[in-house]
Amino acid sequence: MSVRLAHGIGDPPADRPVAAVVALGANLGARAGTLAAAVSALQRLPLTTEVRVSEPIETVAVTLAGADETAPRYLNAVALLQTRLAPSTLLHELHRIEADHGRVRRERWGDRTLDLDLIVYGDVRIDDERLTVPHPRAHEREFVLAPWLQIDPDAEIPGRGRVDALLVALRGDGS
Ligand code: A4P
Ligand code: MG
Repeated sequence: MSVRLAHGIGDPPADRPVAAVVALGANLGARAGTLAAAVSALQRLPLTTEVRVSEPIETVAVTLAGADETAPRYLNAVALLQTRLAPSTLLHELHRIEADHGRVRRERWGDRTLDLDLIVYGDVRIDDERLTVPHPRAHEREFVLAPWLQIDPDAEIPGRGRVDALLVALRGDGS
């Protein structure tokens, strides 16, 4: 069940650290360098400790028309943070880091220098015009689930189930 939470920039920090998962993606520019710089920026976030990051994986671009072999390929990675930043503040920081790396929003699912999505924030559920958590498409994105599993074999998406099972279902053959 989704809940509607009043939230905004300047929301008070959580009392204790929350496990938040951030998906990183880049398919334009110096992708590996951009991802490394984004990870450094995550490590410098206030009220945030223990940033753990997967290896980057190269993936075919998913566009509104489906998988596009002709589009620049993505490097994707997932970071697990322990943070006391409120979800709204964390999203604001993610947008700031994207902007620092030249992110321009032109079309939905379009090519980008850096995309940072908040996948889960503990077991909190938010569904409003600015933020949906868990991310509504994470459970069907192999480029999120596979790197996430590398750093947390017991990962779960609230309301969707275990990431290992979601990945098996998505791949259809358990590979
Ligand atoms: N927003 C709401 N909830 C969230 C959240 N949990 N995390 C809002 C991040 N943002 C959230 O995002 C659009 C709006 O969603 C923002 O205003 C934000 O406040 P965006 O980053 O401008 O646009 P987007 O990323 O194109 O849209 P969306 O719907 O988040 O895209 P997806 O589903 O994440 O897909 N192919 C490969 N291989 N690898 C990729 O990483 N990424 C996408 C983006 C498409 N194809 C890809 C990849
Ligand atoms: Mg995004």
